[in-house]
Amino acid sequence: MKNNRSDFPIFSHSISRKPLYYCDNASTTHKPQQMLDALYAFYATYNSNVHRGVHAFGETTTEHYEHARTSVANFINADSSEIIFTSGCTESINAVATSWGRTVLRPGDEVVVSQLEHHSNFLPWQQLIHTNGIVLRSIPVLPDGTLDMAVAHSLITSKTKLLAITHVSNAIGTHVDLMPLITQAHAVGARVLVDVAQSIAHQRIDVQALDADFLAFSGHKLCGPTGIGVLFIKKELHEVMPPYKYGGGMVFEVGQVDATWLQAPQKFEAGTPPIAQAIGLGAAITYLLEHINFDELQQYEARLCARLIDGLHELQGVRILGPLDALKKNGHLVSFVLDRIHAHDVAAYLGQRNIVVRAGHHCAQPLAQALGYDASVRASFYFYNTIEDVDALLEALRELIQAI
Ligand code: ALA
Repeated sequence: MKNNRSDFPIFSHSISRKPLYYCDNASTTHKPQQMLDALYAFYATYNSNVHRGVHAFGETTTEHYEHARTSVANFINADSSEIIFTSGCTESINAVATSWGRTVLRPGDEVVVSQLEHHSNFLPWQQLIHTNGIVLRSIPVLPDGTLDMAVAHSLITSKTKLLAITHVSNAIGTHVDLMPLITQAHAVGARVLVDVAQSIAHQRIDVQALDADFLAFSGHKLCGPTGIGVLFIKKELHEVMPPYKYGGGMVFEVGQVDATWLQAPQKFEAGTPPIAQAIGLGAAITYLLEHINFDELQQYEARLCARLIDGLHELQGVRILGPLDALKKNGHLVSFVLDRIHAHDVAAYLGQRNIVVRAGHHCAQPLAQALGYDASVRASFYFYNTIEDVDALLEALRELIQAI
C-alpha cells in the first residue's frame, strides 16, 4: 500500500531531525498538507462567521461549512440534517446523554454499555444513575478481550432503553460484532448509540446499514483538526430531543420566558461553531476518499499488527492483550504489558528514540480492571506507518528487556 508520507509535513519536521516512528494514531492522527491548506485558506482568505452576515464573506463561509457537513453525511451515508458538529466524540456522547437521556429516561430504565468502553461512553451514562435513576448494565469482557456475547444477549431486555456501544476498543483493539446486538436492541424497542471514534478512520461506516440511532466520532483521529466532532442523530429523534446548549444561531423566536428553536442541525449548534475545524474535517475526508482504499488499509494495518504480535511473542515477559488472531486479521493497534517494567517507563524509553506510543489505561479503566492490568503500552498504526516502524519498536523493546 502507498504510504503517502510525503503528504504529511510532520515527517519532514521530526524532533531533532531524527526519524519519527509515530505509533500513536489511536490518540490522534497526523495531518496531510491538503487539510492544512484548507484551514489556512479559511483563515487567510474568507474568515468570517457562519449563518449570520449577509456579506459575501459570510455567505462563502456558510457555503464551505455546510459543504463540510454534506461531506461528512455522504461519508457515513446520512442526511445532512442528521449531522451535528460538536467539539469531539466526548461532546457528541454527552450531548445525547444530556438531551435525549435526561429527557426520555425514567427510574428503572436500563442503559447497556460494555466493559470495552472508553470513559466518554461510560461516564455520561453513569451520571444518569444519579440524575434519572437509571440502571446501568455492562456487557463483560472475556479474558481474550472479546465481549461475552451470551451475557450480552441476556442483558438486553424489555427494560433496555439504550445500547451505547463501541465499535472498536481504543485500549486493546477488539472489534465488536455490532449487528446481533443492534438487532436485538431494536427488537426490544431500545435506541442504539455507536461510538466509532476508533473505527471511522480505518474502515467505511454506513449508518443506515448499521441502523444506528446515534453515532459519534472525533475529526482529529481521521486526519482532521482537533476541536471537531460529529454526532449523527437519526431524523425521527430530532423532535423529542431538546437543545443541550443554548445561545446564538439556534433560535426561531425568543420571548420573555421561553423560546422556540430552529430545526436540527442548527437547534443543536448554539454559539459560533468550530468553523475552521469543520472545513478542515471536510478536507480530511476528501483527502482520505481520494487517496485511501479502505479495504487495502485494513489488510495493511493488520499485517503491521501481525508483525508486531509475532515479534512480541519472541520477547521475554510480555503479555499481549486482546484477541490476537482477530487483530492479525483486522486490527490497527496492539496493546501489551511488560512483566518487569511499568508501561509509562517503557513509553518514556521509546520516546527517547522518537518511537511514539501511548501508555496508561487509555481512559478505559473498567476494561483494565476486568483484564487485570493497570497500564499497558499501545502501538497504533495508520497508512503512513511502515514495517520499519514496527521493527524499530521491537528492536528498542528487545534492548530494553535485555538491559533490565
Ligand atoms: N481516546 C484517545 C486514545 O485512546 C485519546 O488514545
